[in-house]
Order: sequence, then structure tokens, then C-alpha cells
Amino acid sequence: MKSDSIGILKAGLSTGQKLLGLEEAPETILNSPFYDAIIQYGFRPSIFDITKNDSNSRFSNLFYRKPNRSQKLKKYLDLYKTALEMNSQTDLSIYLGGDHSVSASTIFAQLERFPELRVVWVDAHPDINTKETSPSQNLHGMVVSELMGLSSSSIFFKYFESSMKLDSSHIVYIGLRDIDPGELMYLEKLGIRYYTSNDVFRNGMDSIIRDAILYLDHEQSKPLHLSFDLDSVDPSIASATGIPVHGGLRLEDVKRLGDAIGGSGRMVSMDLVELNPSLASDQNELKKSIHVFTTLLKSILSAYRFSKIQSPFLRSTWRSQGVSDVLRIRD
Ligand SMILES: [Mn+2]
Repeated sequence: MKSDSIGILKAGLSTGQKLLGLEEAPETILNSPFYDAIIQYGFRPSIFDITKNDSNSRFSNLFYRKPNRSQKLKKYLDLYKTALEMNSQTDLSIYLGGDHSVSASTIFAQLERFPELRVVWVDAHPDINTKETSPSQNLHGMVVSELMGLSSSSIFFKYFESSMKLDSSHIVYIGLRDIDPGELMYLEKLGIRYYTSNDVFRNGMDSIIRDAILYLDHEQSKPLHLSFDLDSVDPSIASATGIPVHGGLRLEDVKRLGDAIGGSGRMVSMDLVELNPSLASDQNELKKSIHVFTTLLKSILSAYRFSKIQSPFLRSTWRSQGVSDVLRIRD
């Protein structure tokens, strides 16, 4: 059955920031219980890779060390095109970063397929700086402004020849706690809905995500994309990431998030980004960090499967098994 197929795209680009190591993340994730979970839950994974066409591996190594601007852009275009191809073949797309700049490619690609796409961006940072406001000038901190075309010098929209930008009312943030002044200016000017990690602690993830999904899509009919940055969670459970910020989400929050989005019946894709295996102090820390992605995946897949089941009997069974209340808002 086609609904059992999951596309996984290895998107280990690290050029949106200055550290090396993120290129190894997709392979590391796929060699962990993350991959086993897909099989255990009865889904059929197809793996896609943007580097497969590099005939000369020495070149691809060189690329990661010192790419020039057009080599960089070419990689994002390759990723965009591979995402378009993969999305047309599978129901649920998973993009394994890489730093968060890969979401320019993955979300622009999904917007071509679903112009009505809604985005839930789970992150410690809003990633909405522009060239004009960014203190670091790192692309992974400007990816949302790129998706919205906020900067006069925005890059990807033109380069990909995209037809759709992301509307500022079609995204919500969850988990924010490290916001630059320029970013706050954009959030307020555009009236973008966001929930800090403290909002999550005060009100509970179930109520936050219910509110977020209703805000994004009052009719509960639009396709949903989850962009999940590992630094959204607390560094005590995920240390292998480039810009950790204390006071982050807990594993329980991640589970509830996955439950709600996977169980919405409208999830089409997600990014899992900013795992940097080289920043883990030891194997155990690396395992803990990957476990966050695996926990999210498992809650998504079990809820996703149940959301496809229409039988009233099975639905009541599923309810009695304790899938979160949030799913009931669909009725
Ligand atoms: Mn991010």
C-alpha cells in the first residue's frame, strides 16, 4: 500500500554555518535505532541522496572544506530537485540534515507540491535574520526569512525558480528562547505566532500544539510540515548540536508533539536538523541526541498510522490506548 512508503533524503549540508561534522549526521542517524523503528512500525523506507551523483568523491570532500558560492548554491539546488523527485514518489518525506539551511530546499520543494503548506518550526531560534540583521551572517539563521523573501538580497527563491513563498501566517514556532533583536523585530512586525519553551512548560505541549494547529489551519484541511531543530530540546538530553541553549523542551514534549502532528492526518514531511555527531563528547551523548529524533519519529509513525484508520471500532481502540487528546479536535 502506497501509504506505507517513507522517503528519506540524506541532506547533510553544513554550509549554512561554520562547523564541520553535520555532513555525517544522515549516515549516523540511519545506522541507529531510528532506521530500525521505521521497519518495526511497518513502513517501507526509500533512501535518497544528493551526493550520489558526485562521481569524484575527492571533489565532494573538497566541497565540504572550502566551497565557493556557486558550488554551495548548486548543492542546495540539487537538494531541492531531489526533494521534488522524492516527494512525488512517497507520502511522507523525511529530510535528514545537515544544518537548518537545508530547509530552504526542502520547504521550497514542498511548497511547489502543496502551495497551502503549513509549517510548524520547532527550534530554540527563529532563524529569521536577514543579511541586514544577522550578527553571524550564517545562512542557517536566515532560512525562514529566505522562505518568506524578506530580504532584498534573498537567494534561493530566484535560484530555484520557485513559484511560491511562505506566507508569514502559515508558520508557527515552538520552543523559542534565543531571539536576536532583528529577529524579534521581524516576528513582531509580521505578527508571526510563536510559543517559547516557557510557554510550553506553563501550558503543556498538548494545549500549545492544539492552539498552533488551529491557528495555522482553522478548517483542519491543509498539509503540515514539521521542521525540527535538535536545539529545540534541552542540552541535557541533546548535546550534539552547534548552538545549544538551556531551558529547552523535554522528551515528553517531543512525544506529544509527534503524537499531535503525526496524528493530524495531514502531515506530509519533516526536517530533522542540526545534529552534529562530532560535537558529542562520547558515544553515549551521541546516542542520547539521536534518541530525541527516534522518539519523535516513533510517536509520529504510531499516530500517523492510526490517523489513517477510519474504522470507528479501531478509532475507539486507539483512543483507549491513550493517543493524546489533541487528535480529537479533528472530529
Ligand atoms: Mn534552527
